[in-house]
Amino acid sequence: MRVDVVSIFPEYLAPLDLSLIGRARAAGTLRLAVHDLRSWTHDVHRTVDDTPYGGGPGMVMRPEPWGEALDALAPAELAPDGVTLPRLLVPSPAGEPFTQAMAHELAAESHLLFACGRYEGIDQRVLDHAATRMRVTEVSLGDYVLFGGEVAVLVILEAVTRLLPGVLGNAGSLDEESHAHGLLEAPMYTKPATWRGHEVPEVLRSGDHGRIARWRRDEALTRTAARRPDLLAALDPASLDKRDRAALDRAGFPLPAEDVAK
Ligand code: JAH
Repeated sequence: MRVDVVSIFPEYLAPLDLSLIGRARAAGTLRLAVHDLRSWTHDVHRTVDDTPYGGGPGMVMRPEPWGEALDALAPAELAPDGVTLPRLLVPSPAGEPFTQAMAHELAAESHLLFACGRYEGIDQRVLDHAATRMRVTEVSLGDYVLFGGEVAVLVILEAVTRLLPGVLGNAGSLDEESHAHGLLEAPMYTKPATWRGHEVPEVLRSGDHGRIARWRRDEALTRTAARRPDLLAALDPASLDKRDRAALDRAGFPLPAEDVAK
């Protein structure tokens, strides 16, 4: 996968040289380039911002450097159909929520282009114009405001890179993890069996794989009910068996109605 990132703080993306992302880059699985937006400015001060039309606090990123950056990294003439152009991702508190499902979708793309805004954001016409020739997605990590999109790009690229073929050693761990089944995961333990007076639950040391699976499922349901009732509410009620319903009942969670149509 090819990834381009445009930012006025390219040093912010330095962690992408490290750890498993760095290894994916070294292996050629991830071809990543970080670009300084100011290289597409032409004035002596290399200005990237200006005051907002309509008034209000803060500054807005000028469209001209962004237009040149996107022209250079996603040349329209190479793909008049738009299909082979990169997918443009713009982190923003006003974007659509980033989820594990979106991470899978992005991992299937051949080319991602990230535009990191700063200040109050990028002039909207940059996105509107880009959308006339490529797919543009404004994406949010959650309901909070950062100084800019750079850290969001680190998060998104970490979530996406670990899904690329050959990056994770054990592919099995991908479909057992949190969010793969719409539930939070059960707690995990390792040795020693007793640590500072805290015991590993007996069932996990029983060797009874049926009981262990049931216990983990109950823990996943109980945790999800307590911490993320929104995830439980989004589950297909048909995916809950009798024992799931009993676990949720014990957790005091209002049970979704059985699907009477089926
Ligand atoms: C802030 C440009 N949802 C996380 C997130 C993503 C981006 C930004 N803030 C929060 C942001 C200022 C300028 C982007």
